Amino acid sequence: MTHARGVLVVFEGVDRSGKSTQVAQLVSRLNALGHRSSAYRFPDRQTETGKLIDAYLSASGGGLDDRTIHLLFAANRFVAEAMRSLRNSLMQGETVVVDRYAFSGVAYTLAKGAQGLDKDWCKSVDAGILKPDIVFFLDIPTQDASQRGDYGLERYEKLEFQEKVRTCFLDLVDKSNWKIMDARQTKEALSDEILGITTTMIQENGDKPLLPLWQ
Ligand code: NYM
Ligand code: MG
Repeated sequence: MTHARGVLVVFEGVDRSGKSTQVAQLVSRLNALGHRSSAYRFPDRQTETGKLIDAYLSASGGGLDDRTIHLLFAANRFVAEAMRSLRNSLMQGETVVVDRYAFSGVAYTLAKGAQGLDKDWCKSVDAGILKPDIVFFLDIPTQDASQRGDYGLERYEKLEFQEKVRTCFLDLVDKSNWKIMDARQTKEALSDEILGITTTMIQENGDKPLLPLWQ
């Protein structure tokens, strides 16, 4: 007997929207309910591309040009190990919960408004990676996010830029598999809502094929 595949869940949102907290909550609550589940995050700062990305994010300016850093973020997802291990987990019936994905790649680069880096180009370099079954977009006014701990330490964490990022994310919303969540509510209430939607998907999605994104 073949068992059902796991569900690919992605969290997106501006910086300090609460993604990492919700990813950890969801994985631990799913496991407690007996639904095997694991967490991934992009950028993965431990890999060779990840180290370059980490250095870029820690610097306040300069460094790599906009096209190069966009390609590095995509390469960080596309590296054979990342996608293979994600696919293996899913095929073994594990639900995979990912903190940021290609939508962050597109939104952050587009928000720069750099010449030649249009939406189609930004998407094209991530085309073919696994398509999420569901994307939770944690929506929060950028002003509220900026009040949260450690804000402003990394490149991109500036109010005006984050506002552009939010607009770019909203432009990527695909009603067929995105859920826009109110991230101003308590983390407990938000986690309950997310858990409910995910467990329903686990019951319904097991025999659907895994599809490529943006192809
Ligand atoms: N980021 C993240 C991008 O610019 N492109 C991408 O493809 C991804 C995955 O990296 N400010 C940006 C968004 C964040 C920063 O991510 C680091 P995190 O989740 O805040 O550690
Ligand atoms: Mg961040």
